[in-house]
Amino acid sequence: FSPSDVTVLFVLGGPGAGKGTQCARLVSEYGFTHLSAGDLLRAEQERPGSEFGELIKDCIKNGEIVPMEVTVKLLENAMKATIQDKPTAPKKFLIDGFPRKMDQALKFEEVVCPARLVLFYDCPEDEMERRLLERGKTSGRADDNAESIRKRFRTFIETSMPVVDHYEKEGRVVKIDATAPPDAVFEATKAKLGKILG
Ligand code: UP5
Ligand code: MG
Repeated sequence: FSPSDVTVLFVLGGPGAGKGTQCARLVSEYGFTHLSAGDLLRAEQERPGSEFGELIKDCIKNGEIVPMEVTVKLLENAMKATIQDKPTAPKKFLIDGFPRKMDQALKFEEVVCPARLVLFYDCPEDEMERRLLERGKTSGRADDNAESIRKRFRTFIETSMPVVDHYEKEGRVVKIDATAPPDAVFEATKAKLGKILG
C-alpha cells in the first residue's frame, strides 16, 4: 500500500494506562482498525512453527522490548491483510502499544508510513499497578504479576517515555489524562481528537 493512502495514529501510555480500552471505543466512534502490537506478539508466540515464540515469551515476561524487526513486520503484515480483506473500507489504523523504543519509531515511519499523531494516555503508576493487579486475577497474562509489572514500568520510563518526548518535541502528541473511569477518559479523547480529525 502507499503511505499516502493510510492514516496511522500511535496509541501510547504506560502498562495498564487503558490503551486497549480506549482503542475499542475509538473503533466504534471513528471506524479505525485497531492493531495492538502486544496482541500481535502474543498471537505470534502461540503460532505453531514460529521461530520467535521463545524470544517473545521471555521478553513479555520480563517486560523487555522484542527486537523491532519482529514487531514492525507483524504490524506491516496486519495492515496489509486488513487492506486486502476490506479494500473499500477507510484505511485508518490505531497502532496500540507501539512504538515503545526509538529504533522502532524511526524504522516504522521509514518503511511503513509516518504517523499522523500520537495519542498519549497519561496515568500515575500506582493507578496502573492497581488496574493490572486486578486484571491479573483473571487475565491469564504472563506479565500481570507484581514482578513483571515492576519490570514493565521500568522499561516504560527508561525506554518508552523518550519516544513520547521525541514526538512531543515535534508537536505530534495529544496527551490525555487517563486517571478517570473509562467513559470520562473517552469523552476527553473525543474532545481533543474531534477537533483534529473533524
Ligand atoms: N482499565 C482501563 N481503563 C481504565 C480506567 N480508565 N479506569 C479504571 N480501569 C481501567 O486496561 C488495563 C486494565 O485496566 C483492564 O482491566 C481495564 O479494564 C482497566 P487496558 O485497556 O488493557 O490497558 P493497556 O494500556 O492496553 O494495558 P496493557 O497491559 O495492554 O499495556 P502494556 O503496554 O503493558 O501491554 P502490551 O500488550 O502493549 O505489551 C505487552 C508486552 O509486549 C510489552 O511489555 C513488551 O514486552 C511486548 N511488546 C514489545 O516488545 N514491543 C511492542 O512494540 C509492544 C509490546
Ligand atoms: Mg493493551
